Amino acid sequence: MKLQHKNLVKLLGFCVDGEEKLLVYEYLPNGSLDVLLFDPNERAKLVWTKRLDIIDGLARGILYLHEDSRLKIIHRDLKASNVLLDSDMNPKISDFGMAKIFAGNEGEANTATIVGTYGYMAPEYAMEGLYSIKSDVFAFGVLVLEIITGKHNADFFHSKSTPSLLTYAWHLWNEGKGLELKDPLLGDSCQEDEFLRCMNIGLLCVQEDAYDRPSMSSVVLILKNESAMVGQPARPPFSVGKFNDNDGLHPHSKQCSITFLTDSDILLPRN
Ligand SMILES: *[C@@H]1O[C@H](CO)[C@@H](O)[C@H](O)[C@H]1NC(C)=O
Ligand SMILES: CC(=O)N[C@H]1CO[C@H](CO)[C@@H](O)[C@@H]1O
Repeated sequence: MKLQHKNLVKLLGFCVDGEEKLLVYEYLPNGSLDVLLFDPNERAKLVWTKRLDIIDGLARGILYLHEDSRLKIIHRDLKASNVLLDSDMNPKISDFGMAKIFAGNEGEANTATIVGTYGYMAPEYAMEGLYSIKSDVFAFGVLVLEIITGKHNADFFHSKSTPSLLTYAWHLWNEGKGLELKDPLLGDSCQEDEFLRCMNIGLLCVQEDAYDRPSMSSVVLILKNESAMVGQPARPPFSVGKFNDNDGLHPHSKQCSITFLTDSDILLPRN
């Protein structure tokens, strides 16, 4: 309840009655981002400036969790269905069920129980259970790419030639064909340079090596300042997760197994 930021869902209180436990949050009339983003009829309402505002709000909300609040918090389950929208379509991060609070300068931890959601998990977390603020940055990068394309990263895993939205985006980027990634529903509302800048930021955040990913404070700075330089991304992981349930994993109820493809399994040309 001490965490207050305009891009975090506000917890109003709780209620305990025997076995029943409820958390009461502020009401957000426009539901969750996934419902709008992955439905072509609804997505048309998300014009480019709205999408930019959502990306910007998410970046600020995550920065608050990582650096600006009194605690250092790693959310660990950032995804489109955990982003709620208020009546003005401002994004609010919700569901802190898996979040971890860190004390002092500590900022990396290991867990034997890997919880998270298919399509948003950083490779070091999915493989080694290692999480840090950079695993949230990874999930943010996936969200950015989903928001600008209107495509669900997890939907790509069925296709062998383009095993993820991330690798698909990265190949287009390297071939100088980044604009092919643009959601056709965006039409002319979206300026090409702004689109490419967002794609670049998304790709920087999903780089395979956690150390290469920017911190959320750099992301917020880059988003704020159009003349700030954005580096060239290295490749995203070629990992493919396979889960029993598309809706994600819950701590005790579902199993996950992860398969990793080698570069030679990838059919797209590489530069
Ligand atoms: C924006 O970025 C440019 C290039 O790095 C820098 O010179 C300028 O001072 C920045 N502006 C602000 C307001 O931070
Ligand atoms: C896109 C969308 O569904 N917008 C709605 C958000 O909520 C306000 C207030 O309830 C509605 O007026 C909008 O139509």
